[in-house]
Amino acid sequence: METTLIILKPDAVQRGLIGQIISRLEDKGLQIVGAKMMQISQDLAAKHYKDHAGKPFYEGLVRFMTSSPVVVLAVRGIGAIAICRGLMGATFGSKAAAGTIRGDFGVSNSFNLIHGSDGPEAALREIGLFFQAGEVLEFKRPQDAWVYDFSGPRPE
Ligand code: IDP
Ligand code: MG
Repeated sequence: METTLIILKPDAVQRGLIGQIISRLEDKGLQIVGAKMMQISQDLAAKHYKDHAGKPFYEGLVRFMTSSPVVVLAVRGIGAIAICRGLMGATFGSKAAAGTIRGDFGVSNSFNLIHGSDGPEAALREIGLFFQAGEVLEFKRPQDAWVYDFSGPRPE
C-alpha cells in the first residue's frame, strides 16, 4: 500500500468542488486516511514547493496556495501515487484530458485545483510536512475485499 499527499487547492475550495473531487478519489477505490482543512503559511508553502523556487511561476504559486484555505488529504491504495496523478490529469487545466479532475473542472494553468505527490520520496516528505504523527490513520474497510483481489499471493 502506498500513501500520497493530495491538496485541494484554494480554487477547489472557493468553487465548492471539495465534494466532487474527493468523490472521484473514493469512487476509484482509494482510501482517505487523513484529512484536514487549513490555511497554508508562507513557510509551509516554501517548504512544500522548494523544488520550484526561482522558477518564473514560483512567487505566484506561493501567493495562490497561501491565499485561502485548502483541504489536505492522505490517500492510500496500491499504486496510489500514480493513480492519483492519473485522476488529476496534466498540470495545465487547458491541456488536461477530459475525464480528469483538471481536465473537467478548470481551464487555468496555475489555478489547477489539486496537488498530488509525484513519487514515493515526495509523498513521504510532503505527508511529513502537512500531517503530525498520529494524524494519518490505519483502519480496515470491509469493502476492500471487493476493491482488490486478495485471492493470490499479493492483492491485485
Ligand atoms: P504538478 O502540480 O502537475 O506536479 P508542477 O510542475 O509540480 O506540476 O508545478 C506545481 C504547480 O505550479 C502546478 O500545479 C501549477 O499550479 C503551478 N505551475 C506549474 N507550471 C506553471 C506555469 O508555467 N505557469 C503557472 N503556474 C504553473
Ligand atoms: Mg509537482
